[in-house]
Amino acid sequence: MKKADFSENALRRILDRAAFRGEFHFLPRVDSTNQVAKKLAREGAPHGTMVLAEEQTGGRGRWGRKWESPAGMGLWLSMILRGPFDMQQDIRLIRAAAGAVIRSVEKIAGVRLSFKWPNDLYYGGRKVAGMLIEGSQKRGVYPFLVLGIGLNVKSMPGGFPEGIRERAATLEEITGSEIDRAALFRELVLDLEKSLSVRQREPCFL
Ligand code: BTX
Repeated sequence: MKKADFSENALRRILDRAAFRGEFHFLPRVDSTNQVAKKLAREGAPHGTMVLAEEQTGGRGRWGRKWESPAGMGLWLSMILRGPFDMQQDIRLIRAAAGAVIRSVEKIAGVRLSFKWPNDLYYGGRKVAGMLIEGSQKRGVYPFLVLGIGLNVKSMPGGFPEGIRERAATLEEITGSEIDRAALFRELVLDLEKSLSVRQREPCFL
């Protein structure tokens, strides 16, 4: 079987074919894609800008919890959404993003994840994906939000550290077959574009 190509060039070709118009930043190793995306947003990066890392050394969940993001094991990505937004929209955004992850995983891996409020996706009691929305507000208004998605895909020797191994699962563990991360990335981006209307200046999930 041909080995799936998850290089920066391959992903750029996928985005070009999908007529993705945001900036794309592919980083082999970074602390947190959300941190990078927030910095880019403050510097003026456009709506839809995406940051993807092969490995995160300081991937984060809610309340400063750690999100394990070993090299090559998942899709660790963040997207900049320009507002203005309020808190209510933050909740709708998470729901729209969860829908995009569920549909794309179902299409590529053939399994249906379930959404667990407020920001996780599970299969059979094990966490497979998590989402983290961040932004800074001024008087209740967020000029931009960063949507971070972490999705566990590949099974690898070593894998997750002990402690979360029993509570976390990857799509390959669940299905018992090889999952093409590039194909999953493509479906997820196409669905996020539709669900969040990244092509338009104003997101339409509101
Ligand atoms: P959360 O706070 O709901 O989940 C964090 C908890 O989940 C951890 O305390 C740990 O128990 C468990 N956990 C850690 N890593 C994993 C993993 N890989 N799979 C399953 N369970 C795990 C969920 O937060 C939101 C996570 C968002 C992650 C993305 S990745 C791209 C972006 N950049 C960034 O720093 N965060 C987001």
